[in-house]
Formats: sequence, structure tokens, C-alpha cells
Amino acid sequence: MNLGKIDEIMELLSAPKKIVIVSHRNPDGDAYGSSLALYHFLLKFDHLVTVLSPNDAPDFLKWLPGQEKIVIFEKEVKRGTQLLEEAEIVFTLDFNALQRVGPKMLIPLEKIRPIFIMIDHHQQPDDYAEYAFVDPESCSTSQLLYQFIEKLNHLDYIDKDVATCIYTGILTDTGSFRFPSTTSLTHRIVANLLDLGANNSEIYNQIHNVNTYNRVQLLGRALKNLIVLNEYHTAYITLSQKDLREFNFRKGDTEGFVNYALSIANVIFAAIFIEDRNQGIIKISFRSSGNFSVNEFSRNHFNGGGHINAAGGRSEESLQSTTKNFTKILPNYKAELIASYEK
Ligand SMILES: [Mn+2]
Repeated sequence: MNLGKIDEIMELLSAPKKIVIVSHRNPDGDAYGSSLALYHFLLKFDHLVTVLSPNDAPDFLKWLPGQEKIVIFEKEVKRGTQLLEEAEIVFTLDFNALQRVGPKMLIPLEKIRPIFIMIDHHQQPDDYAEYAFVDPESCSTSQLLYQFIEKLNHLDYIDKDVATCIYTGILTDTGSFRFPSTTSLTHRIVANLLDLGANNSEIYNQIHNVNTYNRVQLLGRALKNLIVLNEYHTAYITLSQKDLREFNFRKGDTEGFVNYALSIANVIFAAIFIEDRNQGIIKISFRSSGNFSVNEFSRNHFNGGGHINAAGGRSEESLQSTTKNFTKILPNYKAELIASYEK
């Protein structure tokens, strides 16, 4: 993380400013956690702060302190545009390229010229920001935000709300501290967050114990649709619009499904393909364990990207031809997949 310019940021934040915090489209726990943590933190210095999210978040994030104050751009385009136009500083959190806010919000975001400050842990960030605190090795943007506050010498401003939001971001982006990106530093930071008021058990329950009957049934369908390709150490799940409709799909319901495919002993590469008739696309999530890069795989073939072990992607073809293409590409990666499995 390049913190050479931290003095300039301190200076910038030393007097009240109009600040907008932007998270990516389809916000997750890390996007909302880091955005709201920064929101509560900046309010302590009398800034005028708004969190602007391109679209709404899944229900399992609807309890986070301050989330009711978030402005949803796609519901309030006029207000959101005005906020962006008036902002002196725009923080962009948990994404590496402006288009991650989606086409609607991209229009005003590309026109404005505030001071951009990026805090992010995705690979290959764009260079729109004057100040970028980027570390692709970091488990989460929320962890980077903690370190950002630490560099500002303001750890004493982390109260229960800030600690709760940062904890939530780290918890969700590390798969509850399971992923290899979880380091001893992560645990040290999390220990501090507990001392500062975050309630680990309550937060875990808010995030994870929110299954509905429909969601559990949808998971059943996803597992039934699971296909394992042993020779490629690969497994994938498909969900059609019909499947989603049958179980009254709600935003966030398929969160984590892909991990069931990855949990199979022989499998190091997993994907889930979800039909979205509204947008006319197939939404894809890729996961891997070890050094097989799903970021590269998705960039090369499915218009996406992300991290080495977790990436998103999309296809504008039908569900059937998308999975057909996917299985056609796999032989090109056979050696790499086997090497990664055997390592
Ligand atoms: Mn993240």
C-alpha cells in the first residue's frame, strides 16, 4: 500500500468537506462494511458525508449501523447525481475501475472532477484516483480501511459502529477467516476490533443465520444441477431463470452457493452460472483454491475479473451455450489445473 501521500490526505481532511463514498454495484459485505465504517469515521470530523451505492444491497446487510442513510443511486438518480456533482472528495471503495458502478451511475461519475481517493484490494486498478491505497494481497478493503485510519493516527476514533462495520467487511471477504488471504495481521486487527466494541457472535448471526425456506430449496436445486468434471478438477453449477422464479429468488439468495462446488475434495476450480433475463446476461462467479487464477480466466473469456481465487464474469449468450463455451475452454487449462491440484 502506497502511503507516501498520507500527509496530503491529512491536510485535505483537516477542514470539513463535502464527501461522497461510492461502493460498487451489487454491494457485498466488504463494500458496505468499508463504506459505512468510513462514513461513521468521517462524521466525527464534521465532514458532510454520504454513502452512495449504485443499487440496493441484499437483506443480510440491512442491519449495519448507518445503512438506512445510504443513498441508492438507481432509486434516486437526481439526488445521487447532485451529490456527485457537489462532492469535493469522492472515496471509491472495494473496486478497481469506475465502470464497476454500472452504466447508469458511470455517466455522472465520469463527468465530475473531485479529488478521488481509492481504497481497494482488487488486482490491476485503473488510475483515475489522485490517491490510491491498493493492496491486492489484502483480504479486504475493510482491512485496508483500518490501516488507512491507523496511518492517519486516528485509531482512537474507531468506536463500536466503525469497528462493527470493519469487522463485517473482513468477516465476509475472508469467508469467516477461512481464505488464505487471512493473515496473522488480519487476526490482530480483528482482535482490536473486538476490544473496540465489535460483537463477533452477533455479527456472524446477522450475516449467516438468515436463510429462508425458499433459499434452502434453491440451494437444493443448485446442488442438484452441479456437474463435476473430474479430469479438470472443476465443478460448476447452473441456475436458470425458471429455477430462480420457482423458489421466489431474492437478491443475495445465491451468495456462497459456488463454494459448495469448490468444497468437493477433487475440485480446485468452481463456477456458478446464473441466468438473468432482466439484464439479458448470464452472471458468473468463479472460485479456485491454490494458484489457479480465476481473475485471469475470467478476464480472458468472460468479461470479468477480480482476485486470484475469486472473480466475477458475464456472458451475453444463453445459459446453455455459455456453459458449453466454458467446457470447451477447459482443455486449454488442463495442464495448469492439474499442476495446481497436485501442488
Ligand atoms: Mn472486497
